[in-house]
Amino acid sequence: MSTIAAIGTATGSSGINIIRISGKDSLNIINKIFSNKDKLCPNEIHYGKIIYNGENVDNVLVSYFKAPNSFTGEDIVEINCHGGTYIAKNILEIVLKCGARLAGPGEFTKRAFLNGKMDLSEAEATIDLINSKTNLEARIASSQMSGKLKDDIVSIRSKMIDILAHIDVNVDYPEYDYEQLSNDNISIFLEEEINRLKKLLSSYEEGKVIKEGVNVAILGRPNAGKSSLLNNLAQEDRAIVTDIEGTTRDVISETVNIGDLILNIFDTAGIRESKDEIEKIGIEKSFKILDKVDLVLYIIDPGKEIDEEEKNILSKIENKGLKIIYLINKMDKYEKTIFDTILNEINQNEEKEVILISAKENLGIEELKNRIKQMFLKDFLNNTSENVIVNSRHKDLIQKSLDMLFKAKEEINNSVPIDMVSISIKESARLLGQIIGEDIDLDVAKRVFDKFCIGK
Ligand SMILES: Nc1nc2c(ncn2[C@@H]2O[C@H](COP(=O)(O)OP(=O)(O)OP(=O)(O)O)[C@@H](O)[C@H]2O)c(=O)[nH]1
Ligand SMILES: [Mg+2]
Repeated sequence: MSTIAAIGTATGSSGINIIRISGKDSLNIINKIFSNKDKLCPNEIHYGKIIYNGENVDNVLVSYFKAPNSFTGEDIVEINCHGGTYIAKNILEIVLKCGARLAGPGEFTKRAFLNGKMDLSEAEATIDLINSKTNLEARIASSQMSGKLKDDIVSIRSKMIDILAHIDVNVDYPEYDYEQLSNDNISIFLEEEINRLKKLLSSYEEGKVIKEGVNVAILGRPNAGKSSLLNNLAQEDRAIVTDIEGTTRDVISETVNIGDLILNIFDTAGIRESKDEIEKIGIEKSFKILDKVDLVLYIIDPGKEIDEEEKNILSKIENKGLKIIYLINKMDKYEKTIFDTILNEINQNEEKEVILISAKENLGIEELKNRIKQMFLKDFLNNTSENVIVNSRHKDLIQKSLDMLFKAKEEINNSVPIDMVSISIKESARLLGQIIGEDIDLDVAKRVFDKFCIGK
């Protein structure tokens, strides 16, 4: 296998950069260009110069990790050079001239996987960790990187393999005095495995929220304060705010972090009967956005009564079955009695989720943020010890593996011969194994590592 090299850090105006070399020629290459090559020994870091064609290129620190005790399982040399765009690229070019080839995306991690340094789910967690946007996302990636998901998958899978072995003995060596598995025994086993897989699968909804965020639409009548709320949450003047009704014409989106939760917020055109062509299109979009959101923040302006038109709008939104928080805005401006009247109106049919706020004066906004976090992070606020599926490849494989167990269960119920049932269980175990990279298709591995950046 060829020796690869890449810059492992983001180039730019930083203090240092790191050039990483992995493969059997790593030591030969550094020996050609490092002034202190004689001192190099594994797991130590040495100061010296990179010298090429008789010229001093940079003063550097060089470390050497001897195979198999390195990240990739191969000989690795790392050169810490000075920051900036020029130096690191220059040294990389010299390393390439001395015999390395430029690494592809994720190629170091791919080698670590191929050399058994990590399983595929741990490799995927590495990219998740690098791409984490919140503390919680990083925590989940980090726990997966240390093998937590792998442990669960291996444990479920090894149960399947045990039962398959038992079935094989029963079928192939009926003459042996070995406990015969009854259909009831197998059904109990299948039920347990199904429940474990179901539990993992159900964590994906929360995992997806943590990774991709919650899609939130801000809806309401013109002038209710929708854009003011967006600006408040984004902490910048993202949308134009005026006291002219119909200011926002198009959907404005912004991504905001509230603690560990990412909100993808859509501010919309105020909904009303309008003859203006442009505004009408905007209003259509306000309703359309409902197809892709998880939460609606419906803003009410206490200065206007909830008339028939607004009631119609509300029932249209409520019929979508989405989560809704009603926000009575402008609490800085109106008397409390008005809020009580509106609360009664909103809660007429059933108790709703209502918060009083002032988007302009930043009142009630913390309560709103906490409420959203409770809605979507639920268990995570108290407990993050359970495995959480965040990767759609893992989710798909768990689903397929689960389907195979359901098939096996049905076969047992229909008294299908046990060696046929074992084919379904075997397929279920095979699919599960692909999460950790067992029996993995090379195309799949390529797709996983292509998502990495170069240098990792
Ligand atoms: N007093 C007070 N005024 C507010 C508050 N929120 C918004 N406003 C004012 O209400 C007016 C309308 O605010 P916007 O945020 O533009 O309302 P909008 O819902 O986006 O309106 P459209 O885009 O026209 O649908 C502006 O004059 C804001 O300053 C609030 O909490 N208190
Ligand atoms: Mg607006």
